[in-house]
Amino acid sequence: MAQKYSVSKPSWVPEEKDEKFACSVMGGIEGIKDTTVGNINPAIQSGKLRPKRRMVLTEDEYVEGVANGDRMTLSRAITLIESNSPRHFKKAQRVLQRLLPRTGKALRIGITGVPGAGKSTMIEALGNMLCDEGHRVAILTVDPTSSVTKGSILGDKTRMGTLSRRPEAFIRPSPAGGTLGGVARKSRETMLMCEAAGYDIILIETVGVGQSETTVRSMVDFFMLVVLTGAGDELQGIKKGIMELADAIVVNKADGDNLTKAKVARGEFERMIEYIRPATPGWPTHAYLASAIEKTGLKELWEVMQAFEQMTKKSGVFQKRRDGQLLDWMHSMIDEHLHNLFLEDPVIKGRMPEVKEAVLGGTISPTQAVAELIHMFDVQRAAARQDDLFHPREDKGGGR
Ligand SMILES: Nc1nc2c(ncn2[C@@H]2O[C@H](COP(=O)(O)OP(=O)(O)OP(=O)(O)O)[C@@H](O)[C@H]2O)c(=O)[nH]1
Ligand SMILES: [Mg+2]
Repeated sequence: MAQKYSVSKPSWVPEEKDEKFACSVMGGIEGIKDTTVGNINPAIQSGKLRPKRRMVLTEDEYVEGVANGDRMTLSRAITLIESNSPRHFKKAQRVLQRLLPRTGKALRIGITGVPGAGKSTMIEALGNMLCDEGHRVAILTVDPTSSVTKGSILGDKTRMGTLSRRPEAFIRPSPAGGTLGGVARKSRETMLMCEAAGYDIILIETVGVGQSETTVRSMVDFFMLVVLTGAGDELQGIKKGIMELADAIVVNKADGDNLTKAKVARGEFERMIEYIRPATPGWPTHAYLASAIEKTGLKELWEVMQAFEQMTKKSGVFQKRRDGQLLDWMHSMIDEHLHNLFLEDPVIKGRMPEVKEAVLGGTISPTQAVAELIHMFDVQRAAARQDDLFHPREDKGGGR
């Protein structure tokens, strides 16, 4: 007999759907139930035994596991970071706080380029080469457009087939969905977790859309732009300004019949770079040839990155950039937090439609509207604080 499920309507069910929306997913399982019955523990099926719940790790276990480089714990710690639940957020922050002294020692490399330029293939080749040299490499992607259904996880893991099987490499695709700010925070903290777990090189692939390049530039030491041959048309696809962010431009697919064209493209990029302000003070950006498939030019690229690290560390630019990145990160989080606090405030939310209408109707100026909204917000916050004084809540959050 088919089991009856009592379903309350979860928040992710579209408004126009009724409770059958969730039930219809269950339908498929029934059909295969008979054939898989042998795979299910009879004790669980008969209801005598309850399936074991995944053990919840304690804060100490997270810290210890990550510090020991345990991949499973690292994965779970990252899942904790990616969670949108406030409880997980607090726990993740406490874990990260304790692991912070172990972070910061890796070289952080960002890789961008138009879709299909060969970024993933290059990361796979470069990653394997670095692992062979004794490094531990963590590969992350930052893609604010990715969602569970788009299969970015599968896509990248298959494209990085050999690398994903190596114990020295750790691949973690972008958290799905969310705002760019949210994805950026999660990716930054994921990067720190990987560093705490002992990965000494972080490779971050970014999709060439939206603001993701600038976001990744703001979290890495070295930024590489992967381009294709044929400066003419392809160049149009590279957004203005991206070249200004790059510490190296790599003409990929410099193999087979494409080699001559790639050499020409490299020359053209070199000429263009001359007119661009270097991304890193004191470091001359150049264009290089590579083939991710034939694995040529990769050793040279790594030498370039090492030279970059040496030079910028010596000049102090390396640390200065990292310091700047930390403060920028803090400021952008303050911006985002205050922005959300304001727009999510019930009083503001309630008044907003009316105020918008007034602005559009020309009855008040935007400046006046903002002044009034902020005043309402201030009054409301002051009242809430007063209320807190007399009726203190147990957990006000933010504690360690
Ligand atoms: N001939 C040649 N083909 C390459 C090279 N590198 C990548 N490709 C091919 O180019 C295609 C795209 O490669 P990807 O590595 O997926 O490119 P990507 O930049 O990561 O693409 P997105 O993640 O979709 O933006 C694949 O079919 C690769 O096999 C190369 O060096 N030479
Ligand atoms: Mg890719």
